[in-house]
Amino acid sequence: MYTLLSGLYRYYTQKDEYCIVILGLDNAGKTTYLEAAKTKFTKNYKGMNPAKITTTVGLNIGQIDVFGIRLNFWDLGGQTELQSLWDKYYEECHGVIYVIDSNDRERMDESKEIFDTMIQNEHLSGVPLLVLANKQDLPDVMGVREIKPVFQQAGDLIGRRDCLTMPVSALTGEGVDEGIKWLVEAVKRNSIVRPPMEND
Ligand code: G3D
Ligand code: MG
Repeated sequence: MYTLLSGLYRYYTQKDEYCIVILGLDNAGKTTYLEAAKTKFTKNYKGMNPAKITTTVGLNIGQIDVFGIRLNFWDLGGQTELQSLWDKYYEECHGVIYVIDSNDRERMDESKEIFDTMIQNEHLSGVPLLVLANKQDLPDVMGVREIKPVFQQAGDLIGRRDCLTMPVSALTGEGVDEGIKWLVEAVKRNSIVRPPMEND
């Protein structure tokens, strides 16, 4: 009886788990985006005051249950010396979110360079990619129309994976749920190649 009940319990509570890495230069808004996603999709989660979000050193983790699956986020520190740690996570991740500070024209080339390095990594081939043109709430920022062609120069490397570039404001939350919804569909589609982990 116990086995039957615990079996049923497992059946109804277990969720497929997918891991998502959040990458981009330091100050792009990765941690703010993760907070915004947690706030949108977690009941009673009020979110951190953006003023309290400090530079991520190492790894910041977050989890949301959404559309019947669980997403585990790895928000990795973006400083140069931490970028070398990123590829340790590539093999195990099911999706990538790449965050761009649309207000920082000066570092756009730097961001593109690390994007190109990331996209060339063999362990990420075929993995769905969500590119976020963040900070769209600020005036005179680069729009998706301007940013997309820059990042699509790596078109061959992006290859046949699912890829979406979208405008977002992590600070106001604008566009956050659309991005997560898209990512959920994309990682589910890719689950034949990268199956989810099962949790209890
Ligand atoms: P990171 O995790 O990529 O390093 P953070 O970046 O999330 O720590 O954000 C870096 C700074 O950008 C923070 O400002 C944060 O409030 C701001 N920011 C993040 N997303 C947005 C956005 O969508 N719009 C605006 N206007 N600002 C954003 P501070 O001043 O705390 O350094
Ligand atoms: Mg951070």
